[in-house]
Amino acid sequence: MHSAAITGTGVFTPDQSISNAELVTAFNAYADRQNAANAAAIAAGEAAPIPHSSSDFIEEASGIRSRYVMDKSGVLDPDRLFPRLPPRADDAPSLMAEMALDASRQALDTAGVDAGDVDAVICAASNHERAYPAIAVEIQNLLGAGGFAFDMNVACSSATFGILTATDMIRAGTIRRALVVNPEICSAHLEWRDRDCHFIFGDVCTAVLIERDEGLQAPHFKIKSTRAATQFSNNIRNNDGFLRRTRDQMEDRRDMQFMQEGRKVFKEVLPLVSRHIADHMAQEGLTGDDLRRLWLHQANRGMNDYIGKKVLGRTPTPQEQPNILQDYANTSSAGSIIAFAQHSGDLAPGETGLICSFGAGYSVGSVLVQRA
Ligand code: CO8
Repeated sequence: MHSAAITGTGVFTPDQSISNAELVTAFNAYADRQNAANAAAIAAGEAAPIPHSSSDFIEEASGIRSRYVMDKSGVLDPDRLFPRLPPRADDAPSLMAEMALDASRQALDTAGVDAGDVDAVICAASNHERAYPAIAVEIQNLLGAGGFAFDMNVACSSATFGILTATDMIRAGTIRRALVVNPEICSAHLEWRDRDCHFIFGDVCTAVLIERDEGLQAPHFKIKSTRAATQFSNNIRNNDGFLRRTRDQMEDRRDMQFMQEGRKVFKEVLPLVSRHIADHMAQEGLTGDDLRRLWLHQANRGMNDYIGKKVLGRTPTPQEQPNILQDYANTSSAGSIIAFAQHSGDLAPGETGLICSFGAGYSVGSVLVQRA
């Protein structure tokens, strides 16, 4: 049995960002226009007015201050409130592949590895731009990587489940190197016209290079162990899919975008994740004092504060549990990997940390790493 290590990471960050103030101004203009258009029905009590959103609520409830997006103009247009992403010809790179190339090249450059020496590309994300051919195969082709490639989707846990899959293939000797890439265009699946969730998501792409841990010279992270768990829930759901036409549901329906019962998610996911991490650490003979860092899924500051405290047995310092959601918002599977990529370089050899994601499914994935 071989061992595996993370030798490189990459983060593609879009060049456009939206502050809470900009977002709320656009949403409130949309609400005013809708309310004016429906004034008679509202006055007759036949329709409810759309209430205004508020920057203070958003930061207080979530910790999010800003988010990056692939297209800002469409999201901030009160007559639209979703991105404009023009169609591309079949022989042009897909948007997800383009984002993935940038992040993958960063990961390969950090590790000093040629794309041709990669044996597997896993494109693990919450949404895929098309059904087939797999985005991963396109990324493999554009990079010039070898071996094979496939797409996978476990919503917010796609990255950690992808790392688990790649690690197991390296351990078994099936492959020597894998790229796990997470292009998340959440802005295209978010309902920006829904006040309860319009602030939650942003766009980004992360990449992680995983190699057989044999003769590695540069600093890296040994993957000590991985764990994954799922438990079915409808509290985070998107009903879009290939049967849509057969159901005569091609109209602009709310449930074709991201839907959630945020409060229920909060209440149900916290115990699931806390128990999952506690079990993983106990199986490894570790306590909170043995962990130098927690790189958690980035959905909500309150959730992370709760989990960090449960795991470490005390309120974690920002160094022990770094958050990036204030700048990136929830980027689905990429969140914990952004935190890891941006806040891991200072760990000393021998120090241990845990990457943990959680979200729709429900799903939870954890990766225990040690600096070498
Ligand atoms: N401005 C002002 N007031 C607001 C706003 C707003 N924008 N939104 C809601 N309110 C009001 C509500 O109407 C409510 O008013 P009232 O008390 O009068 O009814 C009050 O504020 C409180 O509302 P909530 O109870 O909804 O507020 P919460 O404190 O629960 O905070 C959160 C809402 C932030 C959404 C919180 O519930 C949360 O973060 N929950 C966890 C969510 C989570 O982690 N989800 C994970 C989803 S991600 C995932 O799994 C990946 C899916 C795939 C990605 C798809 C990409 C699009």
